[in-house]
Amino acid sequence: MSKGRLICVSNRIPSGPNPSGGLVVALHDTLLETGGIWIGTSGKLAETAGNALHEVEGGPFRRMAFDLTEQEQENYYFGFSNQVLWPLFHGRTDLMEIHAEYLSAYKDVNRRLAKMLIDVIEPDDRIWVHDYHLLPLALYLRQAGAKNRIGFFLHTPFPTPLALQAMPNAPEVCEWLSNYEVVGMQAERDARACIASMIELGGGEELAGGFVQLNNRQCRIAAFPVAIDATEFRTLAESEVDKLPRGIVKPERRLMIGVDRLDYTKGVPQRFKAFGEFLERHEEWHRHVSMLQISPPTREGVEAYDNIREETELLSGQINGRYADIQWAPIRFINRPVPRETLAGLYRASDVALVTPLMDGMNLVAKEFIAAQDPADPGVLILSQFAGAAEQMPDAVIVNPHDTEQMATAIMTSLAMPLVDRKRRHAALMETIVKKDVSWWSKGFRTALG
Ligand code: GDG
Repeated sequence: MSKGRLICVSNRIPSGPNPSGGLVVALHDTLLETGGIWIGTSGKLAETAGNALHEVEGGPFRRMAFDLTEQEQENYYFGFSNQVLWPLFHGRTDLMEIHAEYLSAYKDVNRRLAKMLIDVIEPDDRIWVHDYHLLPLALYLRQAGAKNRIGFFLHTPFPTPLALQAMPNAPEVCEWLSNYEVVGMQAERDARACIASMIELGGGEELAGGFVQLNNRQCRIAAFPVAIDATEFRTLAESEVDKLPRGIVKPERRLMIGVDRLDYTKGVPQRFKAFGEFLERHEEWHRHVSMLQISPPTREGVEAYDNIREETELLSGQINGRYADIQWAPIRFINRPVPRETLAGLYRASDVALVTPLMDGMNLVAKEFIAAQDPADPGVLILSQFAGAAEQMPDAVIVNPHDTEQMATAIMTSLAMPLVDRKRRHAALMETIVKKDVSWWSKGFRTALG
């Protein structure tokens, strides 16, 4: 591996005590291990677009940041990144908002960042760019003269060539990607979709070993499933479970948990409907099971996110209205972040986790839940077939989140699962997530980058 520094670049550098996003969690663990610099936007807005990165003090590793202007935040971040790329990459082309000023702001911010990075990077540094906000960064770095090895990791799924054509500039996306030495995807399905797009839409040629040749460059596209520090998380859960506030866990009542940023990709309304269907079918479970759904808000102000909050609140209200009594409310819907330690304790105290996104790059909650369990009496993971994690975790109870009846049955099966089955499934899942942990993920990518 090269001797240079590892420069990680993502839309946002982390701040605050309770980061609730998968990218932040994964990269934080990597940089703690390897050192290096994390570069991204500061989260503050500036009057005018600056032309230099500034150091951000504090924190366990070096961080550098730049501020977006209000217009850039509107058009680059909320606009192109979160109202074009995010819905498209999650199969929600119906939610795309295509506007020329979104795309041009997206390119401008990436170009500006490339120029600022050029002043910071040294020839031996390896640059690891993260996520859909920064797809063209390598192209602009190359145009500014960077000869470094540059890798890209996409935290979301990648669309099929047919779906990608819903973008105004699909061939250009393939050109952007061809400027990286390595393009990492979460799952095999995404790597296949990306290679197919590079060939069908970008005019590239497929070579052996996952390489694609495009515009005289060779780029390797492969799956590197993102992961967690499972051992550390297990220790955290072990120590936190006894610190949970009293009354959360009741001996006579089973606990089911869901933890998702409140995003329309996460399938929370579908999950609530399935739980409603389960309660309809199984009166004997009334008062003996409750669902705790923790959903911190994100991307507030974007219409689709306001809508999903309203829909979720309405559904949980309807189900509680129908079934609750003075001693029991079937659903507790928490629309704010909770501390990471508390989450770990809650996972361990839960009997079932519902991780049922409609589409997800990986889903770290699935892995955190498994890591947190007591191996002698583990809970059951219900996992969507559309989470990238399903490729690695076939011993979960796999469901189709669109199929309410099947999910209601899966809830029943999971609540009633005999200990011997729970232990077998948990042991198999735990083995994978301990072996393929965050350091395996990051080492795998960095080795591929060279
Ligand atoms: C993207 C991709 C991919 C959630 N609520 C709270 C909280 N969280 C933490 C969880 C977990 C993380 O946030 C969420 O990670 P996910 O992977 O589930 O989902 P995304 O945020 O959508 O992440 C995803 C990931 O990137 C990594 O590549 O897996 O597919 O969409 O760690 O525990 N943390 C705290 N309070 C909360 O209320 N402290």
